[in-house]
Amino acid sequence: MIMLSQDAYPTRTQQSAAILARHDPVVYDRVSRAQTVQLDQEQRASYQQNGFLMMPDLFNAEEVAFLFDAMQRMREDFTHAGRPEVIAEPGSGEVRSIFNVHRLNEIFANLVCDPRVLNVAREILGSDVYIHQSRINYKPGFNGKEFYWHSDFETWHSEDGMPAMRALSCSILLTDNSEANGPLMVIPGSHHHYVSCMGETPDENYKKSLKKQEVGVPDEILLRYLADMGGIRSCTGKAGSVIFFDCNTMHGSNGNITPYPRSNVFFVYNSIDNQLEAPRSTLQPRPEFVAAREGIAPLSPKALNID
Ligand code: 6CS
Ligand code: FE
Repeated sequence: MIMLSQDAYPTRTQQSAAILARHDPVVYDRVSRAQTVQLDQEQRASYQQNGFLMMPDLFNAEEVAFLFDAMQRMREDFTHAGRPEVIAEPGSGEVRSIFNVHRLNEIFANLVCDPRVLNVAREILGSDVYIHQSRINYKPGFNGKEFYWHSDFETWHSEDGMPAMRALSCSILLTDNSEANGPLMVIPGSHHHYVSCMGETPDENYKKSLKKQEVGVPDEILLRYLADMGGIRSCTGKAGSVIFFDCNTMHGSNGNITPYPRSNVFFVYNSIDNQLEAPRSTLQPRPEFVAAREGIAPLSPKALNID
């Protein structure tokens, strides 16, 4: 008898939405006593329960200035360069995101290995880790558009073939994220529930979804159910603060009409034991700059050097 592997997280296959159970741990057991413990018990418990954790002021003012300059230089160098990694804002054409920054820029390549973030990812995911995806979301002043509600894992599972919920996003704030300029919003506890979405994924969906996601967005009734249950939390913080959130935490952010950019760099750490398989259904794999498949190797901690 041929055992077809049953998809534990089906989505975009039916004309109906559903909330399914999560089958994976949130905080994984440590692989060895030798593994560096970066979180205290309260932080681990909070991440397990809420699906996100804020760490204010993890990077100091000099480091933030150094990273901010690197971010601005990337935008100058890459704008109008016709690079596929650069996603423009619908309408204004301003830079919305630059993907793959950890492979395109040495400073961000070093930043992903800084123990203050890498060791948190290794601890939560209970293994060696690598970068599945990185991006700078610039969310410029006046014209920064929203990121509608979604679970990243719903996309990474269906479009990238990510097997299990054993990944997390690390958002490092490079400008102040205030209540006004479109901070990340999360629904605490939503990561415990998998929202299976309606609709079918068009070919090369990423060409649209990275500008404005329309497929793989949760049904409004289910979104209201999760929000009524867990509330909505705005992750505001000063530049240099860090937000870790589970791959399945429902999140989004409003547009930015203030004069003040809300620019964050995002690193997606994936367990080395959770590498991508073939995408669901008959989809072609997304490009390497959105979903890493080549040259996968465990990251080793190395402090960021700004001298
Ligand atoms: O498709 C993706 O992988 C990207 N889309 C969103 C809205 N968040 C995760 C990721 O950057
Ligand atoms: Fe996202």
